[in-house]
This record gives sequence, structure tokens and C-alpha cells, in this order.
Amino acid sequence: IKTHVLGFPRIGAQRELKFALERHWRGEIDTDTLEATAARLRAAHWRLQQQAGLDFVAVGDFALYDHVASLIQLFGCEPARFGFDGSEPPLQRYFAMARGAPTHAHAEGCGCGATDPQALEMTKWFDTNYHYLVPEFDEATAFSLHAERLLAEVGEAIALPASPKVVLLGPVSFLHLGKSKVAGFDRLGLLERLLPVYEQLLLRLAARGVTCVQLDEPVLGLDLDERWQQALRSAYARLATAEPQQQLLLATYFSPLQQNLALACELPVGGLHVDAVRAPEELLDVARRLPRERVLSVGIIDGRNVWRADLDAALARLREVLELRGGRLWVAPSCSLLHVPLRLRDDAAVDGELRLWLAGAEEKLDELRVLKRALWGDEASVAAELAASRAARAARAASPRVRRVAVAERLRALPAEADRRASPFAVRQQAQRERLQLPAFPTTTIGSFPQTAEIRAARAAFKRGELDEAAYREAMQREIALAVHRQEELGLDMLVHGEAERNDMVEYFGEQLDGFAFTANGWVQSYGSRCVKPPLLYGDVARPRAMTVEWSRYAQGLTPRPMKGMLTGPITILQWSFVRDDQARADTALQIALAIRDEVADLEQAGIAAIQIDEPAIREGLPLRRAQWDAYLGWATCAFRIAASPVRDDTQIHTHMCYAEFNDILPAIAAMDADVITIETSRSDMELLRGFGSFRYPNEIGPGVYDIHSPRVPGRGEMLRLLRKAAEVIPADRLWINPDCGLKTRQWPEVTAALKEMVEAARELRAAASPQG
Ligand code: THG
Ligand code: ZN
Repeated sequence: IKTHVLGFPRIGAQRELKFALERHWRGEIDTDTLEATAARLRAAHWRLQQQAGLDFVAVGDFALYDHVASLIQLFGCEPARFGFDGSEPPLQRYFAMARGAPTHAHAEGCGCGATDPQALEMTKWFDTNYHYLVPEFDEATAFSLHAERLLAEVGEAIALPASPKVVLLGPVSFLHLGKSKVAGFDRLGLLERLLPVYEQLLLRLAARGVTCVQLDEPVLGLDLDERWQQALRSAYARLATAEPQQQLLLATYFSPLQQNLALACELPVGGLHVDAVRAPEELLDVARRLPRERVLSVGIIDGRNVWRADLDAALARLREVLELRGGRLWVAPSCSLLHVPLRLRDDAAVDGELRLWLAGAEEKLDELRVLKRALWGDEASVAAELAASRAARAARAASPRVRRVAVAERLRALPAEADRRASPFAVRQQAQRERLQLPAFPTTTIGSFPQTAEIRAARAAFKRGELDEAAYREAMQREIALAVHRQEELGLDMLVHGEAERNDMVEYFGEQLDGFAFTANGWVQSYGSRCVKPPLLYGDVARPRAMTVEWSRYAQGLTPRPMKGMLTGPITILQWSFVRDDQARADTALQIALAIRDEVADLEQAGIAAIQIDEPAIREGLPLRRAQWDAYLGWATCAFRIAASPVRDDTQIHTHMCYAEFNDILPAIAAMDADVITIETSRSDMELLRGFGSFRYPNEIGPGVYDIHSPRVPGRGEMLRLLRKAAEVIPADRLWINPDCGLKTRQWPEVTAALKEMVEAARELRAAASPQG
């Protein structure tokens, strides 16, 4: 019996990697200093793995920005559009791909006209909140091995001394996760070119003393057609013979294997890792089918959530597997621990009772240690740990903080029509037009305005107790007044208060709801140096008091123009929190929905005529298997409608979505029945909107007319071109005009300049539409 991890958090207990990276990008520390920090973190993380008695330390899971971007460099397939000539230092090329790069140092307004290559596209890693950089493939893509960095990391581990297991994304998933730059190009055709480079790498690793290589093929958890299945067969037939002395461990996670189960068990590798948390029902089937001489690695500790494991149940499952297969059993977390915070049990912000229920990456390592001991027949030596774990689980199950009778009763008593507006859209649209009196092509923004240094400083002072509540409120009200004033000057039609008072769009609501707890240091990498601190949703959700009404009322009082109330939707709150594992996600979503519903009703009561409920994460919550989509979309859209439906016909409900392609879930988006949806479309040049047109999306739409991710100020010509493109597919009387997303990360001068252009574009469009007016 062996224990191992598929991967480990890399950002560091105090986010050392984040701060070193950002210092390096600001030119404050050089490459060597950055690399030294990274090496220290790797060594510290390997030591933790060793102390827990793991049989290997994971090498290759570390990355300075993203592990997929690292692979692009490892395999020498940096896109040609970056124009690298190979003379640049590798790290400079790496950050150019990750963050975009100037072709030369532009002077302020040098006007050279050169456009810098855009960073690689970022996309969500399966159904997680982690973003990877998307490899780009075309007919000219060639591969070559650049293993210096990886081999150096192997060397560091061996020098520790530790026994390295090298972790790499497998060739089929690497191609699958990339995108074909030219429509119709079949990237699977590149497999024949890619495999020899994997073979060379395996040989180089073997020569360096690496006896085990983990190849991740998470695509085994997706619906694969025959061609991709065949690609897995041919790839592993070939890789299996590359280096006979080396053990290849094929790893799958996040999703059941289903129709790929037989295939996964047949591939001629040394072992197979399965996710027994996401697919417990398949474990024994795999244990029976996988040939006896192969290793079965059972991912029994949840790598996606933060609750302490039920070690008794885990031991019982593992013993069943042992009985079926004899030895050759490895025990691991279900997936890489990248998706959980490094440590939680001593977090300063979590109360003593709750802390005991939690397990971050370090605590999960300890759970592996206990499991291995117990499976070895040495249960007595870990009796105390097993008892403590049992007691913590029992305390959590019995805690009065987890269950609130009133919440369950309210859900049970919810009338069937609670998720429906009183009237159909056409009736509401008429009522809203009469109440709001907006011009054609109304202009608005998505909600947030720049979070300036002053705003952050005021909040930090308030949290430290240096600023009292009244002074903090006044400071935020000044920011709100400034934002309202600027929007009026710009001539926007529907205003927002700017969200100065909010930190993160999920954290802000979680902090005010019952059932949520917060960590001081529970950071999880989102992309590159950026991290999020997901709330812990541990109990029944209730809203003790209104959360946003005072801010919205204040903002509305400053202007005769309509002010949007601004809320985060139930699915996004669910998706971006660590949620309880003792009830269905659907039930948790409905509880959050009820809390938001009450807020919506209170905003309406306070005279707010338009309320936006953001759901950027609805697409990311989609199950990886299509067969489960309908069930998810059913409860997810129902939760949204429950939140959105307590209002009168003449109150306008908006929603906003971004970070994803929505075309494959358009019927579900229509089923949310928001009066207006604003979406991110400019980066795809409005291509995203085509689906809304051909599907005949029934309600009003605000396709984003400019990308907010860059400081560049777009001209009204560009916006008009996008708007004309949008008008080809969306009827003019249903079109809104807005940026792609919130403006929180931008600076005021860029924001006012861009919005000025946007308002002008709207005016031109109106003039063209009604020449007499
Ligand atoms: N909130 C939450 N999850 C998210 C987003 C969000 N997931 C998807 C997307 N947005 C991810 N994007 C970001 C963008 C910026 C940051 C994190 C994720 C970010 N984080 C700060 C940092 O790392 O310095 C920390 C924020 C803080 O101090 O609270 O800038 O918006 N939940
Ligand atoms: Zn957005």
C-alpha cells in the first residue's frame, strides 16, 4: 500500500508565490530571486508530503503561472503569433504568453501602432474556479522537448532527498484542452507529432532516475467520441513501451468514467487512478476489471472540498478493494490538491468548533498517513487520530449551527408558482417601459466601478478597527456619490452605485448570511498570481437582515435616473464557495435563492425599479457529462427564478454572465426569464451573440460592446461596428448598450473615456434609427 498526491497547492501558506511574481512583474526583483522563492516553496511542500509518509513527492505540478502553460513550453509549441525567435529567456516568453507582451517598450503614447500579442486565452479548468491558459494548435504546430526546467525540479527533489513522481497532463488531454486556431483544423491529427516528444521525455526522466510518471487524462471523464477514445488507445499503446522500467500511472478525476470505463481499465499502463469521491459507484467495477498486476490508485479523500474525511467509511471501501485485488493499492486524494487551501485547522478567522471540521491540503496529507497506517494493520498506532476524526464528524453532524428548522420548513411550504413572475415577458416589458421611460438602445454598466486604492485602504482600516462604522459608511457614500455624479455627467441611462462597499461579489453576501464562515488565509489559486478565498458554506442559509438596501436607497436618492440594485445569484454563490457535503447542491442552492429572494423583495419595496442578479458561474457549474446537464440546469434555473420572482411586473430583473460560452445552454438561459441579460461578447467579436439570434432569445439583451480586461480605450467606431453586428441578430427594440463586464479592475480615467465613447455610440445609433428625432 502506497500513498501519494496528484498535485499540491503552489501559491504558499502566505501567498509567497503571488507576491514574488507581482514584485517580479513590477521589476522589483530579478529572475533569480523569483526562482529562489519558487524553489523554497517546492522544497517546503515536498517536505510536508514526506512528513506525512507519502511514498512519492509530486514533481511537475508546480508552475510559476499555470501548469498547462508550462507544458506548452515543455513541448516547444509556443504559438507563432508571439514572434519568439528563441533568443529570449524562457521565463520572459512564459510570462509573455501568460500576460501578453509588448513587442518593444512603448513610450507613453508612442503611437507606433503596433499591437502587442494578446495573452493566451484563459478558460476554466473543467468545473473548477481555476483557469488554465489554452494551447493554440494549427497545421504548422510542431513539438520539441525543452525539459531543462522539469529535469531541474526532479533534481531538486532527488537532492532533498525524496522520491519523485513526475506529474504531467497526458497527450490526449493536452490536445483536447487546446483549441484549433483555424476553424475545421483537427488538432487530434497532431497526436502523431506529439507522442515522440512524450517518449523522449519519459526516457530523459528515466535516465534521471524517475521511476513513476503520472499522466493525467481528465478527458476520460468527458463524453468522448470514438476518435478521441481511439487516440487514447494508440497513445498509450505507444507510451507504454517507451521505457519498460518506468511505471506509468494514468489519472482521471472530477467525473465518472461511464462509457470510458472499460477503455480506462484496458490501457496498457502500470496503474490507474480513479476519483472515488465523484464516482463512488464505479470503484468496485474498476477494481474487478483492472488487470491484477496493475496498480489501482483510489482517490478517496475529497480534493475539491474542505471537510474532514469520514476515515471509517474510507477504510471500509479501501478494504473492500484490497480484498478484491490483494496488494497494489495506492491511496490518494481524488484530484490535485490545487483546489483547496494549504491549511485550515489553525486559521485565525475560523472559530474553534468549525476549525475541527475542516481539512486543507496539509490536513488531507495527514488523513492519508492515518489511512495507510490503518490499512497496514497498524490501526492501534493511529487509534487516537481515528477517534478524533470520528468525533469531529459526529460533532459536525450534530451541531445546532448546521440545521435551522425554519429554513427547511420554508422550502417545504414554498408555493409551486414561487419560481414564476406574475405575467409573461411581453406584459412585463410594457409595464417596465412605462415606469422606466428609457430611450431606445438604453446604456448601462455591469455594476462595479474602480476599486481605488483609497477604497481598499478605507476597508482595510475598517476591518482593523481603525475606522469606525460611521466613518466607513461615510467614506463609501462619498465614493457612491462620485460614481453616480460621473454617470450622470456621462449621460448613462440606467445607473449603478458602483459597489465601492464590496470586496468580492461572493464574499460580500456570504459575510452577511447565516450558514457561511470565512477564513483568514484560505486562499486558492484562480489564475496566475490571482487567488480567491472561497467562503465556507457549512449550514442552512438564512438572511438575518437586508444586505444591500441601504446602499441602493442612498444611491437612488442622489439621482432621478433609475438605479439598478445589484446582487449575486444563488448559483454563483454556490459555485464559488466550499459547500456542505451533507446535502444535495440543489438544496443548498434553493436555500441561497430564498435569501436572495428576500433581498430582491426588499429592494423593490425601497423603490428600486431594476434589480440585477449576476450569474457568471452558471455555465461553470455544468456537469462534465451531458446526460446530467438537464437535471442541473433544471434546479439551477429554478433557483435563479425563485430569487428573481417576488417582484411586480414593472420591476425589471437583469442578469449578467461572463467567463464562458453560453451558446450550448441557451434554452436554460431563456428559462431564467430575466427581463434583460448582459453578456460578455466583445472579445469574440459578437460571435457569441449569433446563438442568441438563431435561438431567438425572447427577452432584452445587452451584448458587451467593449472588453474591460485591457486598459485600452476603445473608439466609438469599434463599438458601432459591434453594435451593427449585434443588430443583425437581435431586434433593435430589445438591444441594450453596455461594457462586457464590471469595471472594478480599471482606473477612472480609462473608464470615463471609454463610457463617453459608448454613450456617443448609442446616440449615433438612435439618430440613425429615427432620423426625424
Ligand atoms: N470572485 C470569485 N471567484 C471568481 C471571480 C470573482 N472566479 C472567477 C473570476 N472572478 C476569477 N477572477 C479573479 C479576478 C481577480 C482576482 C481573483 C479572481 C483577484 N484576487 C485578489 C488577489 O489575488 O490579489 C484577492 C482578492 C481579495 O483581496 O479579496 O484579484 O470575482 N469568488
Ligand atoms: Zn462579468
